[in-house]
Amino acid sequence: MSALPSMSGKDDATGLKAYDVVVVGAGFAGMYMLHRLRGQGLKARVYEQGGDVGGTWYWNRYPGARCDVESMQYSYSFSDELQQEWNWSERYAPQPEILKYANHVADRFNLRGDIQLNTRVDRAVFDEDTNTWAVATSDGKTVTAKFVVLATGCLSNARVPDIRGLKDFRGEVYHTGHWPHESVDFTGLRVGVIGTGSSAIQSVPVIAQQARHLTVFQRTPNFSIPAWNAELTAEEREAFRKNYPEIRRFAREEARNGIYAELPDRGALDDGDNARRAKYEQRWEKGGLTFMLAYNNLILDKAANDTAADFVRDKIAEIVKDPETAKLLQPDNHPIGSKRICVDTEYYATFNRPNVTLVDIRASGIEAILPNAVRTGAKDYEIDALVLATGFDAMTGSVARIDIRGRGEKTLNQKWAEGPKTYLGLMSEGFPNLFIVTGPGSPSVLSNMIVSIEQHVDWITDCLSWMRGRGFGTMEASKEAEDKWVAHVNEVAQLTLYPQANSWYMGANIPGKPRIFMPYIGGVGVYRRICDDVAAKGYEGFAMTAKERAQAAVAS
Ligand code: NA7
Repeated sequence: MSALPSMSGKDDATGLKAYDVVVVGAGFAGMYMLHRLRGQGLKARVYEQGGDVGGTWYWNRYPGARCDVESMQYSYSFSDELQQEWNWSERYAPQPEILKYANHVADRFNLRGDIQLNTRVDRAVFDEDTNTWAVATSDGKTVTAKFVVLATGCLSNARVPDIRGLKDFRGEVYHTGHWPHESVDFTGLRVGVIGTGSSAIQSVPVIAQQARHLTVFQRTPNFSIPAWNAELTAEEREAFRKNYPEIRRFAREEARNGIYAELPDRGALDDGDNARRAKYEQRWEKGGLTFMLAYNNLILDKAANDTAADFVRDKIAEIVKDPETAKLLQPDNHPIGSKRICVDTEYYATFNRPNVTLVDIRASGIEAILPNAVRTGAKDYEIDALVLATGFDAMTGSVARIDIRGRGEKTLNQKWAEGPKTYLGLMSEGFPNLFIVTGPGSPSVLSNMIVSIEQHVDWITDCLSWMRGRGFGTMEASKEAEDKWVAHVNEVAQLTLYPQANSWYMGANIPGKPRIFMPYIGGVGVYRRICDDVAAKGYEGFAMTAKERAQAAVAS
């Protein structure tokens, strides 16, 4: 431990509490990071702005909130005991159960002692003389750390749109990504929901069962595939548990999206109409995100994509009785899958209920919120409560809220003003010893997040251990490696249909945000091999500085 002595949380020469590593966020990424750091004998401090662990599952408590990856797969794999003992109740566990799991992990691995809740990291400044970060938190304290890990999550910065009159609304206003902890009862109320992304698609069917009337304001329709959620039987759980070694291996190494599933062996246009329709039916009946795995070229070839999009549009027309409403619900301005596909329970059928109205605001937008109504170009819709299902400043939003200053006091926001720039999504040049978990430039939100989180955390942990073993104290992405990676991420994205949609992957949902395709499309297996290869070549593309050398430079 010569180059990276464990500080044990003691004061350093400046009188500040000193840690080896500060981790920002106690969601699934932050918790696993802490567990691995402790395993290395490193002293870490985790700061979490929420009142408990769980990250996105702590905040997103809206009715109907569930993960869109099956729970037997959206769960940690690092501990076989954990995956053998935890009993998921449903195919797609509801948010309270995922949060319970997060809490179980915190307790089972005794993590809480090093997690400080209700504390936001406001500022992190790199000191080039000492090669340490000074981290200032919302409780007015500053600590130092050799390394900082941003485990801030990709969808944690809820976005409230700038709509005229919103603050004058007389009823309650809720954001799906910031839902109250106490239960919300819409019984007898006229409710308005703005947005038709995944959060709305999950919550609308549940709110419709409670509300006197529900009005859904839709700017862009989305493709949604049924979840066919159901209770998991003991046999189903057992089948997973028995086969976990292969399921987890496949998810990590072979699946592009980190999900164990049957992979396609041909393109959509290789089949005739009947065979293709049968294939889509089969995938529809299976349900969920893997619908897009019906064929291997759906996200590459527009003509192939059209066949899948047409199939789902036909399904919508079959389910929704009123033809005009069905037409409005049929997405027509982006290829299927180029925005994250939604997974629902009775979403389209909800529009057959007499107490549900769909309002198309594509042309006019929402003009204003009145004290008791939503005003569109055509009409005022009276409501008693308003739900904003308007999404997040995704991938970069929660990082941007922290004043991060690297070499020469340059802020990360300045560096990323024209779009995030990272090497492998893990580090950004000019910001030594600052790691990002599932950051832009990595598969991240295109994958089963827990697979990507574990891969990043393991890579970072191995890297720290490697540095320690060789006496390195500082690590930084080189400009050349970063430029090449940014170009590669962009080049791969351009080979696909993804950039054709105005998605949050592109930053297109935030006015003024640069339109750059942020996640890496190469797939988790390919990406993992690239990262492993970089490590095997002595962390190629990263500059390492020995602690002694860095100190000597300071002294001279
Ligand atoms: P999304 O997918 O970003 O959806 C947000 C929705 O809100 C989308 O339909 C937007 O329409 C709509 N929106 C946003 N601002 C406005 C305004 N000002 N007026 C009207 N409509 C608006 O967020 P979600 O929370 O649903 O899902 C995020 C991810 O969480 C999801 O992909 C899963 O991975 C889990 P637009 O499409 O911009 O026209």
